[in-house]
Amino acid sequence: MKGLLISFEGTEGCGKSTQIALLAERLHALGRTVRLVREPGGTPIGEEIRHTLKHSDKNHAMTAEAELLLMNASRAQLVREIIRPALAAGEIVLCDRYYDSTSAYQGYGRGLDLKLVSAVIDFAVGETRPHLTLLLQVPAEVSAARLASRQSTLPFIRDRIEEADRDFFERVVKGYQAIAAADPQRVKIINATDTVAAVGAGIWQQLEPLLAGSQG
Ligand code: Z5A
Repeated sequence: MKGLLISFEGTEGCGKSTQIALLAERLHALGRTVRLVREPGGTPIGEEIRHTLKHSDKNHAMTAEAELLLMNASRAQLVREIIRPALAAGEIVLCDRYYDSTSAYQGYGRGLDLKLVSAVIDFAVGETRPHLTLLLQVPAEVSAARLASRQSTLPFIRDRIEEADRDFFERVVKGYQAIAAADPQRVKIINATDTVAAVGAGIWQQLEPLLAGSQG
């Protein structure tokens, strides 16, 4: 194995970005080359798609089908422009969301046919699959409290996906549970309600065994 592809998943405010930054520091300290990417986005083209998906004032009429394809257009670009070359160079790629988000949000959340969603994902990523996926789980009230505390320090920016109703986010949570149950070898559930340090320790425990087998 050359590089490592690690994806982070979970509902909004579960602490992915915080843990990715912490893990990147830890890996750098070990002399590893780390590449951080986020979805949707992560490339110049992907960031334009991200704006269309989330913040554009022209995105109100977006259909679930268009959302699915735009998420995967961003992903197809990211995989070929950044992820594959980084893995070939032996880097550790930490991905803030990857295709499980599509299954959870567009599949379970929006209710698109799961087989069709899976076929679109296959086309976007091919064989580029995560070696490990960390699913950070927090109860909805913890997620809401963290987001409220973060929002109180930032100017308001409209986000179309956040405008979905409560039932949508409940379906997303159930979707993540189904994804983890279907692929327990790859998808590891992390209890993310604890302190930042404790959650980081749980993540390290899952990742450490993989490090010896990768280069870079
Ligand atoms: N989406 C999709 O529908 N389909 C797809 O295929 C893909 C994505 C790829 C991307 O949003 C949206 O796109 C997302 C899914 C959808 N939509 N929703 N809704 P994004 O990139 O803008 O945001 P996000 O991925 O949902 O993450 P986030 O909101 O930035 O949260 P986070 O990265 O998981 O959490 P954080 O920023 O690290 O932490 C949140 C706050 O909690 C912050 O103030 C921290 O300091 C605090 N925090 C973190 N950890 C702790 C602990 N352990 N204790 C206490 N406080 C903590």
